[in-house]
Amino acid sequence: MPVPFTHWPDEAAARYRQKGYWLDLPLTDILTRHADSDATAVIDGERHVSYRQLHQAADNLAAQLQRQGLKQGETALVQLGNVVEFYITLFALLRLGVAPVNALFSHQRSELNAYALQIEPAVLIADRDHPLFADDAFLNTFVEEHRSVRQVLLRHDHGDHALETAIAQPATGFVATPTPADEVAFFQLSGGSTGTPKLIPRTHNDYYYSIRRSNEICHFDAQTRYLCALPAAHNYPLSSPGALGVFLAGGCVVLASDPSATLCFPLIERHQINVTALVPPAVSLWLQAISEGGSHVSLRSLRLLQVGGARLSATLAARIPAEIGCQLQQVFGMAEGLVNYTRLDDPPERIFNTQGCPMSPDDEVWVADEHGNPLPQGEVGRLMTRGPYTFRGYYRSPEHNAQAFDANGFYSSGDLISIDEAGYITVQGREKDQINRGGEKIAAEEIENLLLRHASVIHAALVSMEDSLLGEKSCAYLVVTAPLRAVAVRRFLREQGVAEFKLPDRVACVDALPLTPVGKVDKKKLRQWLAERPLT
Ligand code: J2J
Repeated sequence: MPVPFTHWPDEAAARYRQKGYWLDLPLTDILTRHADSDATAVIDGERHVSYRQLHQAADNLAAQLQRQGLKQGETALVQLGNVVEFYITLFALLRLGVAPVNALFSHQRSELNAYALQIEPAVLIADRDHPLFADDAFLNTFVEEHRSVRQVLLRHDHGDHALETAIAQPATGFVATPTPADEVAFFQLSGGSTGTPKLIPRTHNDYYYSIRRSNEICHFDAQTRYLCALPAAHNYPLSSPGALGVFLAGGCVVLASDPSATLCFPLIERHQINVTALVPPAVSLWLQAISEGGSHVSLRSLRLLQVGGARLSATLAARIPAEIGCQLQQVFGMAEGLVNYTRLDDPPERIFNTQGCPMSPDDEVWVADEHGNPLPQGEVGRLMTRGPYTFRGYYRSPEHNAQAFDANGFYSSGDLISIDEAGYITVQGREKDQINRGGEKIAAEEIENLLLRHASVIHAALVSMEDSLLGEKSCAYLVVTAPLRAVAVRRFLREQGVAEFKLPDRVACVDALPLTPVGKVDKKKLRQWLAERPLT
């Protein structure tokens, strides 16, 4: 039984095939096409892994999982950081036709449980290096609570669960069983704006097209040497064109565990990196490191710096070619699908001032007013989109889908944008109840629900506040029965098992939350309060 999801209408699917967007190839083709190549696919610390080795490792793991009874149509929960095992596992599961959710390494108990409840995974693949799996306490509760889990594999485990042992077992007679190309290959994570983190089903056909088209636009080829310093599981460094784009082109991915200048600059020089992807705060830190002049490392090999995930100011943008000495590409994308790029031959003004234009000629993007009607060109409104690689529905979320899509299948991303006469998009703001903390997305409702579990909290509202480095940080406004200090609030949330980046940067206790005329919390007013009286 394939994983259920909202299909594209037959007419659209036929058109996407006819135009050559959907090739009916599994995503595993990205790797199998290079199975005989001894070129280096991944560098992870001192480990250099060739395409042949990567392919063999994925097959070994797939065979081992298959021997243990994992079947096509099942699902997996995976939490691995920026290590080569992340790609081995991804390809192994795709080869088996098992659809993974790739949780971020920063995720904790709360997120893993929420994903497991939704997909009921047959297998958990995680890492002993993650604090949650340092001992067996969480693991035991997890398999107890999620009875669907039949197998557990752990990186850096010294016992029966060792992922490395499964990868090392030779795969004799293994026959791959990927899901059909128009079925779900894996789930992407939504930045979210609701109480439970939503999952995005991505098919082989749609994802493969987005990677192929990204490669064309970004000119990735066998000479590409890509530094992956953002979380490997995130849609951006995975597919825009990201590591999968590099593999498709036959280039080399170098892994870094974080985007700091101290870690990345020496890697760029040592491995002659020519392209990487960052979020705006990392750009600021790189520029600072360069201007402080402490680093004598050469970044001369770097030709292209992609920046996306959050708003990049035109001032910061212009400093990139001037001070880093490479070309900038703005990327405005979303795990739900649509990706916009500035083109490599665009004039500097366009690259500095816009977030690019859609990558596919068949991306349909328009701007709606608050009633869902189209606005004249140039005006600011809601981004509406559908196309050959934009999903048609969150996994098992009919109520939320009814709000997120219009009657014609256009997805409303919650971004406020304008489109200029050349079709280039500028992100002007956001309508969704989300905080974009330097590219890391926080769904306000998810944190508010957790805050309301605290015995002293009567009302809670999480809002964004401006931050010079991160762009935005989060502030929790609370109505309480007894005084609560910020440290206590953060400790409480940590105990609820939520990712560290979601903890409020500020906490303010107030007598009452301002309400709109219809009785909803007036977050605009709260953000105004913050702007007028910044909390220190
Ligand atoms: C302003 N806001 C942006 C940008 C994303 C490529 C690049 C990024 C993502 C990503 C991605 C922005 N300027 N340049 O998946 O493939 C905000 C918008 C958007 C949301 C999506 C990719 N680039 N954003 O960031 O799913 O609000 O994907 O709707 O994490 O990030 O977040 P996410």
